[in-house]
Amino acid sequence: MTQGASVSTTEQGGRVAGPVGPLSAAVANLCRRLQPQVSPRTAAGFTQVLRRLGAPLQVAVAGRIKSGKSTLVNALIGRRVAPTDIGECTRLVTRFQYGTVDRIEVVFKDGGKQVLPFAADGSIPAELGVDIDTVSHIEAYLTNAALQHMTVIDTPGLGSLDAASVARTEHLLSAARRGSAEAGEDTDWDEDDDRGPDELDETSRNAVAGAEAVLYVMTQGLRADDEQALAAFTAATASREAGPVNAIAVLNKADTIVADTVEGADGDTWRAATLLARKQAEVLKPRVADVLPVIGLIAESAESGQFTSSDADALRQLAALDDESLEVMLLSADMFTSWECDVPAGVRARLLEKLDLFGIRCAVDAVREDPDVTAGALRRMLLDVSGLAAVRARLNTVFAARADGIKAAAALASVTALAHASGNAAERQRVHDAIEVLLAKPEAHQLRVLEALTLVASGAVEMPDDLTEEVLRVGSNADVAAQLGKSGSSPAELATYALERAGWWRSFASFGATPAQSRVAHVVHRAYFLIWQQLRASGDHR
Ligand SMILES: Nc1nc2c(ncn2[C@@H]2O[C@H](COP(=O)(O)OP(=O)(O)OP(=O)(O)O)[C@@H](O)[C@H]2O)c(=O)[nH]1
Ligand SMILES: [Mg+2]
Repeated sequence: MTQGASVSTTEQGGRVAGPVGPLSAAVANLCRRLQPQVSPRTAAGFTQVLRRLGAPLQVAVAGRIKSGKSTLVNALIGRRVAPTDIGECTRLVTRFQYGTVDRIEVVFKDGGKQVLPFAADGSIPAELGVDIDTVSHIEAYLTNAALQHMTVIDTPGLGSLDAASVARTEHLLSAARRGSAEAGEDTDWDEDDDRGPDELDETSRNAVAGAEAVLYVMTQGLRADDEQALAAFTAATASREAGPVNAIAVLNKADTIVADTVEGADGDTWRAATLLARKQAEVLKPRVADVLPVIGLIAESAESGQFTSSDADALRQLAALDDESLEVMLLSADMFTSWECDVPAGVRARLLEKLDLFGIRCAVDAVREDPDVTAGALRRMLLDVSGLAAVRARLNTVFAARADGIKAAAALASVTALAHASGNAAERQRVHDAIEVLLAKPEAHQLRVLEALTLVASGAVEMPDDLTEEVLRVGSNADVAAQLGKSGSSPAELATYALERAGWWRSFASFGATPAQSRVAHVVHRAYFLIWQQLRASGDHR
């Protein structure tokens, strides 16, 4: 298929591609088929769901206030466009999506829109010049390639004292919420019926706006309320509990970690960050796929063209200083800018803003090692130091590879919520039946597996550790050998093993499991059975 056949452009210049995979396509078909059979309002909601199914995965960058979310967003997009630090925009939700021309729009709560000029430095202006209380959020359409496969949503800090910005975040990110799929309850796509019909507009709006995946930004001190915030935040995201399927975390500002305070770090900052991140991953394990250390600030400077050849020149000058002066200067930000030296204080302040002390030290070390190092090579070295590549890779494996399942599941949840919000029992039943038919198909079973995985990972259904691991493995790998935990085995061995596990889970479902465990076990049993069928079929063809 040519690009032109599957990609069209919206009036805003946003790109609407076809569904990202077979599951999304199946849900899109379901929406289209049901549309003539439901009320006009529900049908309108389905149109939004369809639009979303065709759009790139929506990843919300969330976390505590001033944790460095916007800085990281800029690094990921490769452009310094999200305002950081100050200004009213840091209190707003901003969605960065791909467009054929750069353009910013303020979206008002009443649905109105207003185009905004970019600030002189190419970023979103820190002050909007409109009454911020009337603003719903900002849409930024950018030509940056990074956005072609992922829409990035910058959010105001959680735990901010400003209740209004928290409310704005929650409002925008809480998509049509799924009912609590708790242990003991039906794990189908049912939900509690506690919604009044007047909430439909809200629901359909959120069905479009809600995020489908979360990148959670943490800093050194993982606090109990960080964990809580993550739980609360992710529960409101994508209308399904976030879990290792659709949430990862970073330990940001890794450069500010004092290595000596971390046992086993041997005074090495990055090692200290890696150890801390590992510890945090243990605590957050059921909620996020991983915690990766990163230095957002250095990543932003290296990726967004902020690091210039004059910065490199200044670093060369600093590298030429005697050791003692340099050590004193690198003791603190104050010392660095106030110490008597030939590099103008303003230039130093700028370096500090872009790299902070740790980045400056890394760069000076690099210059000392190779006095001929170019500005470009320094920039690449800084990018390496920032750890951004690992975050990008993880986003790819965790999110992009699963975008089809994540999007399809989020869309089904929205469809269910829309039907519920209609207040019409017959309509609800029709939608429910259609979803049941879809989920019964072998190719849609992955959605049930994702659901089971999320229930187990979030602790909603308790399982012994080894079984939890197994559910995670089967649910979060795309490759059959990895799903079975038997990389390197022959297809015949894999088939035998899949059948054996299918049998085991079936008997676990029937004997020895609680009712909630049993429902999960049936799903896992069928997953193994389908894997076995698939392996056998491919064996027959040879
Ligand atoms: N040293 C260091 N500073 C950082 C890093 N990332 C961000 N910062 C600084 O932290 C401050 C806050 O960064 P922002 O990106 O605005 O943080 P935010 O989470 O978007 O803040 P709010 O939107 O106001 O909640 C800025 O001064 C950044 O320069 C980092 O990796 N290292
Ligand atoms: Mg911010």
